[in-house]
Amino acid sequence: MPKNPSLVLINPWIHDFAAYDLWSKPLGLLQLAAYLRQKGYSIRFIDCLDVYHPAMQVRAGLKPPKRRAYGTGKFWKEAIPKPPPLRHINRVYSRYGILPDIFKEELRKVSKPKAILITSLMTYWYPGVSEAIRIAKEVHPSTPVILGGIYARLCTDHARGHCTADHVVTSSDPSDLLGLLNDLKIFPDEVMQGTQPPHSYPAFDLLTKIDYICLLTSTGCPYRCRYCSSRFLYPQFRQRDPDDVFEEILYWHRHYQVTDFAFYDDALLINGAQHFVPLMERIVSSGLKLRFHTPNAIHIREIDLEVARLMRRAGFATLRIGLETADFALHRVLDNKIKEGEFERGVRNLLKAGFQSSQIGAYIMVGLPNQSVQSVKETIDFVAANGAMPYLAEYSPIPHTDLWKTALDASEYDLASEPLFHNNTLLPCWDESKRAKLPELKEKVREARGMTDVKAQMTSERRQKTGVRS
Ligand code: B12
Ligand code: SF4
Repeated sequence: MPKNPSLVLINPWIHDFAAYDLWSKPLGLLQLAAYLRQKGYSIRFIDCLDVYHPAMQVRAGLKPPKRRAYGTGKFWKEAIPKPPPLRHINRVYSRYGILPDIFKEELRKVSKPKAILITSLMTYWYPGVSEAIRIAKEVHPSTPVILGGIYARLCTDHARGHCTADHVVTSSDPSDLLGLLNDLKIFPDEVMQGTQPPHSYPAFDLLTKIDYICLLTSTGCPYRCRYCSSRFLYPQFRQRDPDDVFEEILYWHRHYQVTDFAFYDDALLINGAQHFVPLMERIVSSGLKLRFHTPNAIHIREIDLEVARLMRRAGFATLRIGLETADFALHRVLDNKIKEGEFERGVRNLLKAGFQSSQIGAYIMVGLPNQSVQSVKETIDFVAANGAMPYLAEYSPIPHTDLWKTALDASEYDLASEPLFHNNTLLPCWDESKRAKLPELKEKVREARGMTDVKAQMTSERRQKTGVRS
C-alpha cells in the first residue's frame, strides 16, 4: 500500500436518538473498497463508527462502549444539539462514533487524496453524512467528494440540495463509479500496478478489528411489501453461487478466525433447495464451528423441519423472523409474505429442531398508517403464545415505496421535504394518542418475553422428567 492512498472512503457518523451495533457495518462501502482495490486504486478507509479506534481508547475521560454477545454492542457517543425539526422530541440526541477531531486527524494523514467517497444508510441519518462531508472539505478543499449509498438513492434531490458533495451517485453498479472516476481523470495508482489485493470479498480487512462478517448471498427480493424499498433498490432478485459464499465464509474464518456471520439478505431462504440448503450442507459437512445471525429477518414460510434442522446444525445462534403483524387482513393489504398458520408451523419446526425460544425473535411492526394499538398488542400475544420472542420494529416511512403516499397522508410531519421525520423513533404515521401507548407496548413485550422464557423452561423441565429429548 503506498504511503499516500489516492482514495479516501468514509463511513460517516450516525446522528440519532439511539443506535446500536446490531451487526452493523458499511457493507456497500466495503464492497466498493474491494472492487476499487482490484482495479488498482489505493485506499484509506476512515470508519467514524470504529469502536476500536486507537485514539479513542487513550482519550482521558472516555468510557469505552460496552460490547455484548456475538460481536454486537454499543458505539462511542457524544450528546449533540438536536436539529431544529427534532427540537420537540424530549430525548437526548447523539453523534454516534469517534470524536470529530480524531476524524480530522485521520483525514490529515492523507495528503491530497484524488477523491473522497462517502456512504450513507438510513435516510434520517443524513446529518452525520453532511457533517463528515463538511469536515472532509475543510481538510481537503480541492478534492472532489462523491456521495453514494441508500440515503443518496432514496432521497437524491435532498442529498443534492443538503449535502455538499460534489457528486451524488444513485447507482448500485460499481462500474458507474469507475466511469465517474475516469471522467474526473482519477486513474488507478501506478504504484499499485501488479500488486494483488488479498481477496475480492467486501474489504473487512480494512477495519481495525473484525468482530463479525456481514454476508450478502443475494440482492433484491421476489416479494413486494408495500412498506419496503427492496424492489426500488434492487429491481432484480439475484442469488450468488452457494459455493462462492462458502469460500467467502471459509476465507474469513481461516485468515481472521471470524466465527460470527450476519446475513444481510432480504430473501435468504427463497429458492432454498438451490441456494440456502446447499450452502448450509457445505457448512455442516466442513465441521466448522460457526455462528450465524439474521438481523434483517427471514421468511418463516420457508422453514420446514429439514431447513430448521440444517440451520441448527450449521450453527444459527439468533434468528429474526419478519412477521410484522398477526392481523392477516392487514397482511393481505400490505404484503403477501405470510399466511395464516405459517408462523405457527415455522416456529414449531424451529423448536422441534432444538432452538430455544430465546433464539427465535419475531419483528412486529408498530406505527404503520391505519394500524391500531390493539392489533400490535394481539400480535405480541400471538408471538409469545407460539413460543417466540416479540421485537418491536417501529415503522420508518420510505420514499419510492408503495406505502409512501399513504404515509404522507397519515403523518402530521412533512415527510416529503424533511427525511429527519422518517426516523422510526418518532412513529411519524401515528397520532399523539397512539404514540402515547408505546411505553405500554414495550412493557407488554418485556412481559411476553419473560413469560415465553418461563414457558420454555417449564417445557424443557417437563421433557427432562418424561425423558423426551429436545
Ligand atoms: C442490513 C440492514 C439493516 C441492519 C443494519 C445495517 C447497517 N449497516 O447498519 C439492521 C438489521 C440493524 C437494520 C435496522 C434497521 N433498518 Co435496515 N436495512 C438493512 C438492509 C437490508 C441492507 C443494507 C445493506 O448493507 N445493503 C447492502 C449494500 C451492498 O448495499 P448499499 O449499502 O446500498 O451499497 C450499494 C450502493 O448503495 C452503493 N454505495 C454504497 N455506498 C456508496 C458510496 C459511494 C461513494 C458510491 C458511489 C456508491 C455507494 O454501492 C453498494 C454496492 O451496490 C437494507 C435494505 C437493502 N436491501 O439494502 C435495510 C434498510 C436500509 N433498513 C431500513 C429500515 C427501515 C431499518 C429499520 C428502521 C427497521 C426497523 N423498523 O427497526 C432499522 C433502523 C435501525 C436504526 N438504528 O435506526 C430501510 C431504510 C429506512 C430509511 N428510512 O432509510 C431499508 C432500505 C430497508 C427497507 N425496509 O426498505 N437494517
Ligand atoms: S419480504 Fe422483506 S425484503 Fe422482501 S419486499 Fe417484503 S419486507 Fe422487503
